[in-house]
This record gives sequence, structure tokens and C-alpha cells, in this order.
Amino acid sequence: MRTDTPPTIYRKDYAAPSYLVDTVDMGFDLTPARTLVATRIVMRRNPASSEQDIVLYGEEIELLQLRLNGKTLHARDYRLDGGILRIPRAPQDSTLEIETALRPDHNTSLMGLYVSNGNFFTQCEAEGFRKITYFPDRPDVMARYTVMLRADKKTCPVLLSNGNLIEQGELPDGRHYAKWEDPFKKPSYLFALVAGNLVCQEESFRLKSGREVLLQVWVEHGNLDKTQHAMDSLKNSIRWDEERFGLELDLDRFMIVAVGDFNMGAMENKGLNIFNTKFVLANPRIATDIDYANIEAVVGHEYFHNWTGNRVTCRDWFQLSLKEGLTVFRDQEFSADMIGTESGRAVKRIDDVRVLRQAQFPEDAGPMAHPVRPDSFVEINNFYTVTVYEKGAEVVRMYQTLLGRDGFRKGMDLYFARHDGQAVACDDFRAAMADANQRDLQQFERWYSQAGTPRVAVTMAYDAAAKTVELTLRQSCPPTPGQTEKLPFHIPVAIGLLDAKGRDIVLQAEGGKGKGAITRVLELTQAVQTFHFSGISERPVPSLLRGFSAPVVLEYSYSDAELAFLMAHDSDAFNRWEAGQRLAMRRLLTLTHAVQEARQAGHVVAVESVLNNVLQDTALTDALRITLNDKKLDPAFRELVLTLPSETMIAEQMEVIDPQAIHTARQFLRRSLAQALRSDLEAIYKANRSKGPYHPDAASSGKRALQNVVLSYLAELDDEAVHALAQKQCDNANNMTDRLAALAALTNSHAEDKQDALADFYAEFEDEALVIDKWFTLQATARTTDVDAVRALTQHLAFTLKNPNRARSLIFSFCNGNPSAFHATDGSGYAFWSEQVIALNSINPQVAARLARSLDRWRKYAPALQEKMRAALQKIADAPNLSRDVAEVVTKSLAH
Ligand code: B3K
Ligand code: ZN
Repeated sequence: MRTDTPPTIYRKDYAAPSYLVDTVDMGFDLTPARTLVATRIVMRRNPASSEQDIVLYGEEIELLQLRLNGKTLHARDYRLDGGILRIPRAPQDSTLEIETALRPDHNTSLMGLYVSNGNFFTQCEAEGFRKITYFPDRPDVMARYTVMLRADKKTCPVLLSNGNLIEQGELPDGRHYAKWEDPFKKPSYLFALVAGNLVCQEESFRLKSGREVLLQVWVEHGNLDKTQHAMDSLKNSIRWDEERFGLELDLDRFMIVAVGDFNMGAMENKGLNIFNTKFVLANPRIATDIDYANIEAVVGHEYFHNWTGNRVTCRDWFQLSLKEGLTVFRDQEFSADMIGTESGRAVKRIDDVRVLRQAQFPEDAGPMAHPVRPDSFVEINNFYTVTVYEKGAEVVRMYQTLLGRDGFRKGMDLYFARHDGQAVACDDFRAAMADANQRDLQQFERWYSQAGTPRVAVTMAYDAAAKTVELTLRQSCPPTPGQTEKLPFHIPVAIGLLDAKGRDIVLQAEGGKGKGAITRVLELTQAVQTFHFSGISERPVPSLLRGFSAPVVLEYSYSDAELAFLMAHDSDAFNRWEAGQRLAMRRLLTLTHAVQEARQAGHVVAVESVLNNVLQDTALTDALRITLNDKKLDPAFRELVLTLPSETMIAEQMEVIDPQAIHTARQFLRRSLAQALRSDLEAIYKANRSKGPYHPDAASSGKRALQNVVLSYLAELDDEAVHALAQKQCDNANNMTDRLAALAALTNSHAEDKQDALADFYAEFEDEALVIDKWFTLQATARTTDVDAVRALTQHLAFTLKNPNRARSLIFSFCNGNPSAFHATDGSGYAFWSEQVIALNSINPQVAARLARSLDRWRKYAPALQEKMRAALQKIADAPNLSRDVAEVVTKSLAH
């Protein structure tokens, strides 16, 4: 907590550490109210640095003892100021012995060492290790750790840390100990310990090389019936990394531990991954298909970090995307490979792009916009963003698109050959990709240094006599805070051309050399560039940015008929879906403007009839009907086509965001589609009913997804027949996916007994925290919910801001997932939001700062709303004891 202005840290100021650390020995005496930590750090001066002071960081800890080479240091021997402890002109070889005391039971920030439900956990990334001891807590200081844990045997029968268990035994007074040694050197952010009353599912697993390893999934008592999927996902991850990248698990033991209080998804601590329960626990009764898929992805993600992040780590936190973008790319590819089919891969790709557009595009256009490799930050925890992660993954994917799968693999191999055991920078990764493939990737660097979402506008000229097509691509990128001028990016644009029957035209490579292909990757490197195609005997319809080959906005003036044509014929499944989204977005924007006009003209009652006029044209309905009934298409794909762009996505397309008009328009379109397609929807619902025992595989979950999106459309009709259908599904479901979808349909309707359904659900799952989270979310995002209803829910016995999952389930879900209620014209949503941010600020700054981002886009709203949002932001800015985390977010919001 602070009162003065926190300093900004700049990437350009990077300096090598003054001392390197060889070994770290730690002893913990764990008690919740006072834990004692003794640390011995063996260090030596870094030849690469001219500094001679030892620099250590510490935060919110009590310093009990400090010895240098056996001699106690007194206050006059060092300087301790603002969390930095500096020992001037220390010897070349220095061994420090430090004793600190902490209060894990009072640690609500969930950084450093804390207690959750009576058990001890740590979270050290990014800068949490300094809440345990004084240390050169920066990722380019890598050392070998040995850890001795001591605790009460009854309350803490399990004692875990990184690496291998080398010794354990009894101590007096009912205490015991365990000693762990990590054979690999690592940065302090990968340190972890877990101590408590836990149980595990374990298996021995044979690696491709023949070596046997021990795999464990640790959970609280009573949860062993929910660990199988995480264990299966872990084994699949290990196998996949061997096969796809030739990377083997380097430890003899790999542990996953689930904890209910956790700031994010999971953490890749060496050999001891700590997970939010949400990404471990699953069985059909409590977890949805999406939960199952997320668990697989997150288990994979953390496991893959063992090479991309742990063996090769980041030089400094500005390089975060080096490990995060790469590891997200790896987990996306893993999930796609696990589905296996071509159409399944497309579904996964669409899901990932939807996240990018829904969350990253707005970030890139708002006050917190930053490059994939940021130039500055105030609080690093604020930069674990969709830009660093998801856009970072797109940047990595572009290497693969440009170099091919084999070329990408060569680049990865060279990266590890060069940098294993090192802390490096994004430029080193790019250099490995370039050198392994003898390619010039200089210009590609701009993806790391320039923020903002590029736009690529395409025009096509067809010459019937010459049988040639010219595609002209123009790129631009809007200014972002601190970056007004942008230079052209190196953009891979995958394209195809369709003939009148919808078949792919074989494209000759430029200059006529090489084999023809139906998709070509154009490399756009200039501001404007024209590409020529010859031997094209009819005017084609272009299929542009196939597979979403670059994180850009692609503009082309398609007619409605061309979009319907692409929807029906494009061989690129991504673009078939994309065409439907474009068509839907067009209708949604027309409808939104119609609502605004009708409202302005005072035709409040006439809005419906104005909308009906707008919808006279049936291009969208017809196209959706065709897709919906096309049995050759995967159910999962049909579900995606049927899902309209979200209110947030529509908002991003508007000059001035009008949340109420968007909501009215989108709801109207959903209802109209439900009316027009009712009999088709009912037939599809029946055909895709889940039968038999639950299985979370892609094919069955795709069917459930289609069935449930259909149910949600039917629910728009809000009649008794539909209420009965939803009630029946709710009563008969043998899995959480169907159960929750049915309950959502009821909650959003005017069904008489919906309160009973919610109450029954609560009673049945009262002891399952993750399900109660869903129960809160359902209500927070329901159309019938307003700020008063959410405020009432904050008073519910089961609600607490202290648990991040619970806070997210209600508060975040409402503020980010229910735009029309949150943006109530009287500003009550914003007032509620600022209260919650301020309350969270003093409990958990990291989580508070995430919530503080809900008003990022405030300048895009109508002046009346803007004024109320600004006031709410200002209220937070003026609050006492603002954390660095929250201060950075609101200061930037108010400034831009
Ligand atoms: N590396 C962690 C994130 C740590 C967040 C710190 N505020 C999880 C992950 O990306 O795998
Ligand atoms: Zn990660």
C-alpha cells in the first residue's frame, strides 16, 4: 500500500544483476500466525556488471537476522529503503544468511506464502518471493535450491517443494520435516512450497525414453473423485511434448496441487505446479464440457512451461511473452491435436480467435494498450494480459505460418540448443527462428514493439480478357497511448479464390514456379502491396485471411450474397464461420442504429415494428438455416455459426457505444431467428439430445453445445412449451453441461418457478464451491438481473470478496458480462463497481486491478454515461491507500 506516486519501470533501463547466485538453502518453520524462514544464499559478483553492491528485495516481511560471510550485519552496514536492501561494496564471494518472519494467515493478497483453508501455499510469480525472504528476486538470477520444511504433523501431514524429496523424518513436539532438492537451477519466481492436509492420486508413467516418472495430483480430502481428468491431461501433455517437439520431462516426479484460493488459473513452479481448483477438479456432476476442455488446456499449458519458461526463462519481465505467448501457442496446438479432426481443429481455432477479438482487440484499442513486449510498467502483475498471452500466441503462430511446421520446429530446436538454462529475450527467440531457416525476420520485430491492432484493407481487380486477378492490400495501425506513428508490419495473409461453384481455384505461385496450391500465404510487408494471380478464367470470390493467419482486422467490401456464398462453400472452415459472423454483425449494427433512431424519434413503442422492417431481408436467416441443417458439418461448428457476435464485439464496431440499443437489437435478432427457425431448432434439439453416460470428448461435447445453443434460442420465445422443455432438461440431465444450460434458459425466462429451480440447484451443490460459483455467475449475467439484484447477492451467506473465484463469479461476471445492466443509464452499475474495486483493493490488489479494468473503454460511450464513468474512476483514484496495481490502471484510464 502506498500514498506517493509509484515509479514507472522501463525496459530500456535493464541492467545485468550485480551478483549471481549459485545455491539457495532454505528452512521453513511453518505456523499460520508466524512462520520463520532461514535462507542461505551463496553468491558471487557478476563479471557482466560494474556494480559492487548486493541488491535484495523484500516486502511486508520482518527482518530478524542478516549475516554476510558469517558476520552479523547491523543497520549501519546496509541500506533498507522502499523494499530494497543494499549492501555496499560486498566481497567478490558473498554468503548471506537471512532470517525473516511472516504471517501467512493474514496474507489476503495470495502472493508469497499464504494460508488457504488451513493449508500453506506459495505464489511467487512475478515478484512474490520477496514476500518470503530478501532476495535478488528477478528472473535472470537463477540458482539451485534446497528446501527444508518443518511443520506440525497432524495439521500438515504433507510437505512439498520443488524437485526431489531427499529426506524426511520426525521432530519433537509432534512436528516433522521433509527436505527437497531441485536439481535444476531456476529463477526465484518458480520456487514453491505446499504444506497441509492433502491427498493425492498418483501414477507411475513411462516416458518414451523408457524412464519411469511419478505423477501426482494433490487435492483436499473428499476430492479424489475429481482428479482423473487432470491426470489424463497431464499424461497426454507429456506424450504430446515428446512427439511434437521432442521435449522430455526432465524430473523424476511431477506434482499438481489444487487450491481454492488462487489469483489466476495456475502456476508452473518447477515440478510442483499449483492450480486453481477450477482447472483441476472435474467429474460429470460438477464440471461442464468447457471446464473439461479448460482443464486439459491449463494442465498442458503449465506442463509445457517446463521447457518454455522454466528451462529457458525470461531475462526480465518485459520479455514475459517469450514464455507466455509461446506456451499459449503450444497449449492451443495441443488441444487441437487432442481433438484430432480437421474440423475439430477449426472449432478450436475459432474459439481462440473469439477470445482474442472479445478481449484483446478492445485492450489494444484502449488506455492500457501495450506491445506484446511492453516498454514500461508500474506493476508487472497488470501485464499478465490478453495482449502478452493471446496476441503473443498469435505472434508465435505467425512464425509457424511463415516458416511452415518443419521450419518452426527447426527454430524451436535451435532455440533450446542455444539457450537451455538461460534467461533470454524475445529477440533471441526471433533470432533462432530466423537463423534456423535462413530467413530475414527483422521487420517481424515490429509485432513485439508496436501496440494496436493492424487493419488490412483489401481490394480486388479482375481482368476477364487477361484472366488475371490483382489483390491490393493496404495496412494501417491506429495510434495507441505513447505510440502515434506505426511502421508497416510483416503480415502473413493466407488467401484462396473461389470459382462460381464455390470450388477452390488452384493458384500458381508468383512467377509460375513451384506447385500450385489452393491457399497461398501472401507476405504483406509494405503499406500498400499488390499481388497478381494469372490463369483465372472467371471472376472469383476471395477468401481472405484464411485460418485467421494474422491478428488483424481484415476489411473487404463483400456483398451479402458473397458472404452467404462463402458461408456455404469456403473450404476454409474458419472463413466459412467468419462469413456468417460478418453477415450477422452487419444486421446487428443496422438493427442497433434502427433502435437508436426509433428512440430518438420518440417511437418507443414502435421500435419492434421498425426492427421488423429492417429484418425484411432474410439472407441471414436463410444462410443460418442451411448451416444448421447441414449434417455434414460438425455440431460444434454449427453451434459456433449460430452464436451471434457478443454485445462487447458489437460495441467495438460502434463509433459511440450505446449498450442499451445494442442489447435490444441483439435480443431482437435472437428472438426473430428463434421464431423463423423454430421448427428447425426443435428438430435439431431432438437429434442432438445426449444419451447414455457422459463423456467429455469433442464429438459428444459438440452435440451438447449445439443442443444447448438451440435451447437458448428457443428460450427467447419464453412460452410455456419452452419452459417445460428447459425444466425437463434440468430435471433429467446426468451432467453439469446440460443441467446448467437448462437452468440458464430458465433463469433468463419468465418461467414461474425459476426461483425454485435456482434454490434447488443451490441446495444440491452447496458443498461444491466451483458449482456455487456457477450459480452466482448465472444470476450475475441473467438478462433479468439488475445492479440491485447483484448487490443483494453480495449479502448472500456464501459470498465473499476474499476468494478470487467467488469475487469473479459474481462481481466480474456482472461488470464484464452483463453490459446492459452494468451500464444502467443512472450510473448505478458504476457506483457499485467503484465500491467493489475499493473494497478489493485492500484485500487483494491484483484481483482489484483486474476489476478496475472494466471501464477501460469509457471514452467510447455517450457523454452522459462517460461523465458517470469518469466520476466512478475518479472516486477510486481518490481512495486512500490505493495499491500500485489499482493506481496504475485508473491513472491510465483517466489519462487516455
Ligand atoms: N505464469 C503464471 C502466471 C503468473 C501470474 C502472476 N501475476 C501462469 C501461467 O501463465 O501459466
Ligand atoms: Zn503461462
